[in-house]
Amino acid sequence: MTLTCQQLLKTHPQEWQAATVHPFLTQCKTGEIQPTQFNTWLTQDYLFVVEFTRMAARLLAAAPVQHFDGLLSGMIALKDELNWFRDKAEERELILTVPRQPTCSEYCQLMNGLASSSYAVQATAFWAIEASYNQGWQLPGAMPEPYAEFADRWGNPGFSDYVKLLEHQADQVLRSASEVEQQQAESAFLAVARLEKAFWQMAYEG
Ligand code: HMH
Repeated sequence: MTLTCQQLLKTHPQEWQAATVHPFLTQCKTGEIQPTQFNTWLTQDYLFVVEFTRMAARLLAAAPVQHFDGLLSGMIALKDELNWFRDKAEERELILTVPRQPTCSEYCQLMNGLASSSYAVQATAFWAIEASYNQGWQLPGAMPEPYAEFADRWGNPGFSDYVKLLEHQADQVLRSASEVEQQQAESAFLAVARLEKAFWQMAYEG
């Protein structure tokens, strides 16, 4: 039996639901989110994306050349995303040189730890991280300003296509992955789901 990304979603629907449906996102949709909560998320997500970019670089370094095109396009998007985060922070007069909160730190540690895992495991985790934001920001439907552009960044159809590509690439290498690697990929998926839920929750904790 080979593991696929769709199978992970089917086997762990509750964990995935908790990762992608959260009051934070619902309150962005209704406009009820408090600016301080939104700003906490924004600042911590910038710190997350810095480390996620390093993970993308390690993924590229481990990838077969056939996967370069998709991964390099993702890295170009990350360059734009990091600059966009800095612009949003400046508009909101936020300081980005703050410490990471515990959940953000734990998530960054998970990403760093994946450096010693195989490409199949890294590719599965990378897909799960992008897929969770794609679904999370898309599921509530159109959001009011100033949240529309945030929902659009991760919910737009082009980003959905990119997530599909990441899924195909992960599935392709999972087909020739060992039993142990498949178990590691499943553990990484579950860790991502747990930390995504905790990351939304972090906005309410300071
Ligand atoms: C916490 N997960 C988190 N932040 C993000 N920006 C993404 C996923 C998608 O890149």
